[in-house]
Amino acid sequence: MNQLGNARISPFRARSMNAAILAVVLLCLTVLTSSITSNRVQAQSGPTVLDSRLTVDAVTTGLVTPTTMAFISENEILVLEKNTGKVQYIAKGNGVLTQTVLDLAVNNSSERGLLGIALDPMFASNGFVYLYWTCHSAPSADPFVPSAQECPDPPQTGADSGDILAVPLLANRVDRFIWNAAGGPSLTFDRNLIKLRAFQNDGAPDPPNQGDAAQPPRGNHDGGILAFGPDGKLYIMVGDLGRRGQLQNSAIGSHGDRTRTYGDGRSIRRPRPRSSSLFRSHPATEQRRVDSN
Ligand SMILES: [Ca+2]
Ligand SMILES: [Ca+2]
Repeated sequence: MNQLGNARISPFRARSMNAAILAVVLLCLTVLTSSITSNRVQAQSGPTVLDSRLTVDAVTTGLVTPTTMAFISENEILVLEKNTGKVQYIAKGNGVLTQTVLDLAVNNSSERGLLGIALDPMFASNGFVYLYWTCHSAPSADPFVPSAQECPDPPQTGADSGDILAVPLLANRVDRFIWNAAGGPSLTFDRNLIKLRAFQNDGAPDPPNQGDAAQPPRGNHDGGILAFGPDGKLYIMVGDLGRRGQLQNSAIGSHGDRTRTYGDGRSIRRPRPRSSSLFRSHPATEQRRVDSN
């Protein structure tokens, strides 16, 4: 039951990770069929499992701030590291191979970083992999005005930034990459789908009397969940970026869109507001879109 193919993996997202979770980052939880008298099962290392029907096996260790993952085959996983921007390829064969297949240059301040992954429904034939992540730019001379509107489409790779002000206005983005199994393996950039607001620094003294002068710059509430629906469209969950209920890019006031749909029908729906947003896109037909309104 320790084979990746028939074990059940716990797909945790750890926005607020503690040291215990980071020590053993990828766990197989397997239901035991035998009777166990003790109600506590202790793994050799890592967290304590309170359910006596479960055991814990480490598939791999040493990952840095893992946030989510996707199986690309029965015995192969792509695991995202939030703070390093790395996509780690984990393959189970005679042993376990762990290899970096992409190293994005992320801004990892607060809740930013490499946050979400989805495989195209036709992944087996087209190799498309979608990633939600936060790029970085030079910090602005004016801390209340971002230094740039957006990062270039072809992503920067390598060194990351923890400077909370070192982001363009639209630093959160969803890009499509192509999985190359041979000769690497690796992920290569294909196209950008959307760029979303990340910059937030509300305590500007001008104009006066806004009531939030004590607010520091923040990098939280970024969202990042990606999933394909049964309609074949890519759904993108976006946080409120600290807008306190107002969609981060909305120009229509405090009651922003919760859901927009575009793609085949280019339709836009505006139900009553919540603090987050769900975008739907059809990558096969839609042109690149920057969400700036
Ligand atoms: Ca990096
Ligand atoms: Ca303000």
